[in-house]
Amino acid sequence: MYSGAAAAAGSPRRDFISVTLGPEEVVGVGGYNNSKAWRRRSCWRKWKQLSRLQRSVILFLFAFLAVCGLISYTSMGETWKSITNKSLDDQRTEQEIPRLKLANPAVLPAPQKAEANHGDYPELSLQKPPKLAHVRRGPSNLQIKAPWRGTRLKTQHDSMRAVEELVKVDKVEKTEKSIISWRGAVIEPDQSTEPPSSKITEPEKPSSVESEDQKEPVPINERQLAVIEAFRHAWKGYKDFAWGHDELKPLSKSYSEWFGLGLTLIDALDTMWILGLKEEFEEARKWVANDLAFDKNVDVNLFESTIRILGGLLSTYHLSGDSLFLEKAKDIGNRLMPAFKTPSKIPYSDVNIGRGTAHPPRWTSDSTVAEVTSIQLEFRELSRLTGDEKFQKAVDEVMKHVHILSGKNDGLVPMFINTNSGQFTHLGVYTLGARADSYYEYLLKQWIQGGKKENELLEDYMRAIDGVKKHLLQRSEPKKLTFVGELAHGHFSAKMDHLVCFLPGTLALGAHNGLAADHMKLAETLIETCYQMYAQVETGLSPEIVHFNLHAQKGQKDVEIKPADRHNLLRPETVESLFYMYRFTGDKKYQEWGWEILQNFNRYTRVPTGGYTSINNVQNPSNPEPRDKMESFFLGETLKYMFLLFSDDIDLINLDKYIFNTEAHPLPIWVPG
Ligand code: DMJ
Repeated sequence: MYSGAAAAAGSPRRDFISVTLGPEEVVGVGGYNNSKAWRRRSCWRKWKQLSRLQRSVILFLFAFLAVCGLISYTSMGETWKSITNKSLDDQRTEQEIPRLKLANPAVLPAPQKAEANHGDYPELSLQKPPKLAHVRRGPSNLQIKAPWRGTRLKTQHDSMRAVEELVKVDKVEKTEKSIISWRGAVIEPDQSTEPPSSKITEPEKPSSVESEDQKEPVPINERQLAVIEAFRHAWKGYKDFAWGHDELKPLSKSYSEWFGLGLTLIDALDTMWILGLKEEFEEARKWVANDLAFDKNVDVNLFESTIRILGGLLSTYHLSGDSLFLEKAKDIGNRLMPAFKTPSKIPYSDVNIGRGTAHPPRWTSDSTVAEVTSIQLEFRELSRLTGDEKFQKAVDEVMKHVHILSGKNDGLVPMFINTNSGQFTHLGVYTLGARADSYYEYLLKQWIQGGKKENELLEDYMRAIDGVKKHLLQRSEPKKLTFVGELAHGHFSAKMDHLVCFLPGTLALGAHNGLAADHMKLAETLIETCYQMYAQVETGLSPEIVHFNLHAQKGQKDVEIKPADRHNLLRPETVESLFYMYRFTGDKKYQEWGWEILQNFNRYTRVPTGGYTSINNVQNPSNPEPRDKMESFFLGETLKYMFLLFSDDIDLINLDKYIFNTEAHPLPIWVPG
């Protein structure tokens, strides 16, 4: 026996090999010749001693083993190659994991396909979930950046935060390869707002993405700064005395509740964004995040909460891209749905958002026509964003129903509709003012929102404007101002609500969207009248209602005011129309008129300790009799339209991309241009 142990004896290595040899070899140990030659000879002898068969078998075995060896070598090579590749792949995957983890779940729920096209109404256009979600990412082709960079009132702190914000946004934007214009929309190669049937196309106006991107930011001018100052003053009052409540009572330094949902704060969110008031916006956002709860046993008016709360949340979501606002919008939207559970599908006026019950006002089962037909822009948009068609279905149903309803007079609608029978009630009275106004406004605006495809809406709108021309237009004396009166059972009344002053803006918007050119002419005439409703009054502020003189009498003005109608609630309609008129004509007189109005608001309605107040008597400059209430629409609408009116930047809420709801909350046009 040979043991390597011997060789290893003096070595530190302890491993060894043991080999067992056959008896013949044992014999050779010591006395036998152990040379290589001897061994070669002995092997050869043994081979020769084998029979031919044995030799062939052995040779065959050798050959067989050699072939097997060769085959297994090749397949081992393959296995090895794949193992090597796999481990390389594994390494790559591991490197990618952190990258993939960055892709948060989408801000928006995955889109569902809308089932069917409902009549002439467009299919729901669902929003694609963004590729890379971020708390500040939303339907990015419509997000606009707040003009923080251009604001002169900016503090250093503001600047730093704005820069941080820009860096943050920039990172995400780079990842998404979006093309950004400073003030205008963010435009992405793959659009995220897209109706299922037709992809959103870039509007022809304004100019191309490149030139928009290269455009210098338009600096904020003195008049816009005056609006910012007015807003801050109003906000100070709200913050000091009414924070989180519905409306400020600036004189008594307290507040009033309507729904108990922070109405002014929500209504003002997108105004702050547009005005570039970032600190105020952030503060308000915190309140929305931490304190706004819709789970409350409270009755809200369907129309008011839709246009102010749902509309305000949706537009703020679009402007900021912050999904918090969409979540809140979904919540309130769902809670308002019980209103549609009526025998006729014409919604009830009131909903208890905590209990999920709805009812008409206590004294009637009627709803107001304007109210049930001016919630569509918001509910349709909510469907598009969530992919849940129930919202759009409910409000489209109302429009389809009203479209075929009898009781109209050349397209003009009565003011009430019954929730049981679905019929108009109180027939024979036609107005463009309270209770009917925004029906007309929303016919046009829904048509534009949906990409100008819903012919029934356009038909109803065109017919109604013809009805206005035929039945409601008259000229006053002595100045021959064209105004929109009312018709009651065949009798014309020269009464015009300030609310009617939305009409010039709406007519101009229609003309801008390709409707009859004479609509623009009428708009120009009517806005002059609305301005005169301010200019002919002692305080330079319009009353709630005026009566026009139809017959010339010595020393008389065109406008007469009844004692009960002398109040001014800080309403927006005239300023709203001035904004549209200036955008579409560029005529500076509209800015001048708006500037006069702002100064008069400052003169007669500003409360030194913060806030603005509605007044009881626009005819008494020495005592306009403050009413001690600042309506939420003063911040939501009036000041926003003022700011936009004084701007020369058509991309600051581009009217080819956005449609304003009746509370001045801009919502995206689904198929712009
Ligand atoms: C706002 O709530 C809306 O503009 C509505 O359409 C009419 N009333 C006020 C403003 O006057």
